[in-house]
Amino acid sequence: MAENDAAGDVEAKAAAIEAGRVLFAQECEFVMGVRTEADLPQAELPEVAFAGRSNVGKSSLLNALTNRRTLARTSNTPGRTREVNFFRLGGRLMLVDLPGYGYARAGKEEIERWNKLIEDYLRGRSNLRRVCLLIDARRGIGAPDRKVMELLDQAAVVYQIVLTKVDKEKAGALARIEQTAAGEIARHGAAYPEILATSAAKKQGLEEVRAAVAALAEEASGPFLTDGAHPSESKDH
Ligand SMILES: Nc1nc2c(ncn2[C@@H]2O[C@H](COP(=O)(O)OP(=O)(O)OP(=O)(O)O)[C@@H](O)[C@H]2O)c(=O)[nH]1
Ligand SMILES: [Mg+2]
Repeated sequence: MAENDAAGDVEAKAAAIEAGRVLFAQECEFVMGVRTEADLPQAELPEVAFAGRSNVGKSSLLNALTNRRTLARTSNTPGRTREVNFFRLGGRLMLVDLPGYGYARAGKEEIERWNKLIEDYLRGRSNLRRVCLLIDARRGIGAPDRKVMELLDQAAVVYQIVLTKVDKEKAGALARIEQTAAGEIARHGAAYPEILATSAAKKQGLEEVRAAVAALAEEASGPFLTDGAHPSESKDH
């Protein structure tokens, strides 16, 4: 029996990876960049957002996932993404690149504006299916990440920890960070239990992220894809 189960798991995983590959092979187009809550577009498709500290690698991961070098703007300088950027993937799903939080060198007003925009977006988006919460594999979960986790717990928005830049960390240290992160998220109601480990630079772990996103696109064949008129009714996570 256990053998059958294991074979079933392998098959299911392969199918999920294939669904991810197919979804991300489709056209991905920039829709718009938004600087204030008032400008956020109507809930048109299910959304998956990429959140995390400034410079953690959100835009790089999006580019790697979609196999495009310059879809989302990346930079060595923290604070590159200054807007909430929407990318439509295969007409099925919206990928959302958020500005980073915790960037200390911007002006005070600008930091406040970004933080408010991120919070407004994360709290008030009824079609937000999941937040990929990116954590630098060398740093682990830090204080600013915990604030966002609390916000998402309160808003009942499911979030999944995605470690970034794993190419910069040794396997042993990486395993410890993963373990610590797993222990921490176990105490959070809205955290998805599976932690993903990625490197945009070395293209590691991308298939698993694509598979996770594709599973959400499949789940969400409800109001957004039929009439798009009742986003509040589909908040079922
Ligand atoms: N070694 C390594 N470097 C990476 C990886 N992903 C991103 N980087 C580098 O990290 C820096 C920041 O990447 P971005 O993708 O711009 O980070 P971001 O989170 O979008 O940053 P903000 O938009 O400023 O919040 C860049 O210099 C990237 O080249 C990775 O997987 N491995
Ligand atoms: Mg960015």
